[in-house]
Amino acid sequence: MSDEEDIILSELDDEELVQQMFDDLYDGLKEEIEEAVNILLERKWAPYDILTKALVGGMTIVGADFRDGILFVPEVLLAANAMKGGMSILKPLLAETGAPRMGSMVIGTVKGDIHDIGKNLVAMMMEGAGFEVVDIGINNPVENYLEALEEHKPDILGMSALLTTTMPYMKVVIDTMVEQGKRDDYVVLVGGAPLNEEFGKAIGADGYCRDAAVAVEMAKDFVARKHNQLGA
Ligand code: B1M
Repeated sequence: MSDEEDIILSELDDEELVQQMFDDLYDGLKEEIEEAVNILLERKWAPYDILTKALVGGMTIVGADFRDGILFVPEVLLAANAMKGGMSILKPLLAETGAPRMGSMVIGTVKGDIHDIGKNLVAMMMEGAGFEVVDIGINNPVENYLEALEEHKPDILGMSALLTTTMPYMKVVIDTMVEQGKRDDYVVLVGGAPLNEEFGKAIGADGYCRDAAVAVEMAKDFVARKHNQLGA
């Protein structure tokens, strides 16, 4: 029997449990991650803290070893799958905060890019803050964004890109909106690990969101401003 089989998650203290979650996420152990999330919830951890301190924290370690060639795509896929298992437990808890309805958002990952964990997290947090969110998934060409905007008429368009090769596509979407005279109808927020504020400005977005919490704050801010303008 290996050492790992001897570990009883519920017997670990919080700090040890979070460390163990980092290991289990790294090893792509979905059931263990789900069990640990439930244990932390029973211990009255806030869902947001579990998300950021345990799950995102663990994924950061995976990301570093992926970058350094220690982990490869199949292992990272397993880690992502384990992370999604944990996120699915937290999703209803983050969404049901009873926050008043704030506005609406269409969000999707751009063409050529299949990363969706960050986008999903933003969607979850936005729902929790009272936004209605239409998630159009991954690998979206400009037509998908335009169709979704037409159909749902959201306040905000959110775009996610995790690759330096796909982030320029955000400009394609924004430029097309400009060409079609639709740019000013929406607040455009962008995010993803390789982006920064300068890039957001350069492509003509209204805001660059470093993380999901910033996305929520910016979205609230823009919607409040829009309502003030309408009321003025
Ligand atoms: Co990919 N991958 N990956 N990968 N992957 C990165 C992004 C990379 C940085 C890893 C590395 O080398 N260190 C690197 C990109 C390098 C670069 O371009 N500079 C990389 C690469 C190279 C690749 C492939 C090309 C690998 C290959 O095939 N050789 C390939 C590309 C596939 C494709 O998209 N076409 C690939 C594939 C994959 C997997 C499929 C294995 C898997 C994705 C699974 C999935 O998402 N379902 C994967 C993963 C998991 C990662 C890392 C390890 C983790 C990403 C993640 O989920 N982070 C990542 C390393 C890293 O980012 N450090 C990496 C956790 C998440 C919560 O954070 O997504 O940053 P993040 O989201 C944050 C913020 O950025 C922000 O808020 C979120 C929450 O706080 N945010 C937004 C994100 N989107 C937003 C949208 C908004 C607002 C805020 O709208 C308003």
